[in-house]
Amino acid sequence: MKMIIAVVQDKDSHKLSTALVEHNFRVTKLATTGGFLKSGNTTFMIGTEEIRVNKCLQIIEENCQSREQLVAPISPMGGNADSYVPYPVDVKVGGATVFVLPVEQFHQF
Ligand code: 2BA
Repeated sequence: MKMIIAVVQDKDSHKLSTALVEHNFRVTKLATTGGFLKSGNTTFMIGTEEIRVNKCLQIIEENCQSREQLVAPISPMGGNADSYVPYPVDVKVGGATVFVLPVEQFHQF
């Protein structure tokens, strides 16, 4: 068994969970926050048989799109003023960041 952990943008979360459930994947969604942008994203935990991992990755890829996000300048207060960027910059946020982990044991009580 494998555990697929996928960090996706909130905008794609509903579409992705619908598609996964339609294909009989068991899904848990967590409301998470990206460390860099400090804005909300969604983390999916999907436990599945090894043979279905590629199908799951395909569904994630088909339902998540990357987008440009404008990041407001960060105050130099308390930081290094030399690296301060006084204008907003575009950051490309990926469609999905995915980890595939082995599962040692799986129990449902
Ligand atoms: P955030 O940490 O909010 O990052 C959003 C986007 O900002 C990233 O998109 C990347 O384009 C940029 N970014 C992140 N850290 C950066 C840095 N130190 N310098 C410059 N740019 C940086 P993605 O790479 O597509 O990541 C989207 C979200 O996926 C991340 O949101 C984070 O929540 C998660 N993530 C990405 N890589 C991860 C990892 N190795 N471990 C855990 N979570 C990860």
